[in-house]
Amino acid sequence: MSEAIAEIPLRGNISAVPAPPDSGLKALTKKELAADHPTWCPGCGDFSVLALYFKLIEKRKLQHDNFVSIAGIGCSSRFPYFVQAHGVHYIHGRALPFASGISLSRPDLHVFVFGGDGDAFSIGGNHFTHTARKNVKLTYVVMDNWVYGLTKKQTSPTSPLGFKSKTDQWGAVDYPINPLKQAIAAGATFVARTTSTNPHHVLAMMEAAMDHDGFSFIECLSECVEFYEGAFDAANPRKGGMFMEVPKNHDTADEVNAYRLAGADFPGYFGIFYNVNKPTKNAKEADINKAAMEKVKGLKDWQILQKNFDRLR
Ligand SMILES: Cc1ncc(C[n+]2csc(CCOP(=O)(O)OP(=O)(O)O)c2C)c(N)n1
Ligand code: SF4
Ligand SMILES: [Mg+2]
Repeated sequence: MSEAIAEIPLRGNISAVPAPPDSGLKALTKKELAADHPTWCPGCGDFSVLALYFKLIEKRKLQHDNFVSIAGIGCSSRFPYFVQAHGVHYIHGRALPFASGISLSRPDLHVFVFGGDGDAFSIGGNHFTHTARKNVKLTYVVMDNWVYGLTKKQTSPTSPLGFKSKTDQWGAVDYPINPLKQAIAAGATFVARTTSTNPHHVLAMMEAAMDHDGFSFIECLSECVEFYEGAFDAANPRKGGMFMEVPKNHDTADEVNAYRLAGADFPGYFGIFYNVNKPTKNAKEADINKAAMEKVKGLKDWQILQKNFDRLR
């Protein structure tokens, strides 16, 4: 085994531990984190999610080399452009597999993925299911606005029945998906819901998700003021709506009850629906890698190759 290979960190300790308050590390300021001026429409809910992401990084004293922000395509997916840090604006619906690769190869990083309802549940629907069931350690925040914003108002998988759009001029006829139920059923180990109009709650959900050792999913309602104005008024007390938290006595390990709560009529509940610990893909692969490395311990690269050739004979 060459030294270069031996130095690749093993994937055992997959919990990227945030800098403790007394670590001496300086919290990054918003100035050090903000990149390009966001190009979202004034009033777009996504601004709030970005501001709270900055707050999270500042509060947890993450440094530029501790975290990465990844997204697919959409208004919401423009997210990494606006963060002055390592990030990727990837292919539509494909942010999760890209992020999984980063998470598996760099267990020391906090991997955050952002995107929209179209990106997550339409074109990226399969990846959502499979990343959840594999329990890859990363945090996925879906800014759900019930519409395709970037492409100017098409029906999305979360648009409610009757929603009039360019693809459903007479009103949507297809039943919307329920992101929370979908995540729970797929095997996500942390499932939460929040809304961009409640900053404290968004931050609390992001912190809890980031601390979860596994696939953590947050549905964050984020209004598209341009193409679906008022969609979430019923969830906003400032607009006469109701913000109801997941009942305090809800057992977040109770999958059936989490599913039941997720099925509540809009505006439904906000908070953590489901939170369980299960071995991650990261940890399982770490074990496999460790065992494989053990077998070739002390051998030079050419000797490992020779062993492989011998086996093929
Ligand atoms: C392969 C591919 N198909 C279609 C598109 C066009 N497209 C770009 S963004 C988008 C939908 C975005 O909707 P959503 O994920 O909800 O993000 P939002 O803009 O609402 O934040 C579509 C269909 C594309 N860029 N690439
Ligand atoms: S079109 Fe909608 S989602 Fe896109 S930036 Fe404007 S308000 Fe936000
Ligand atoms: Mg959308």
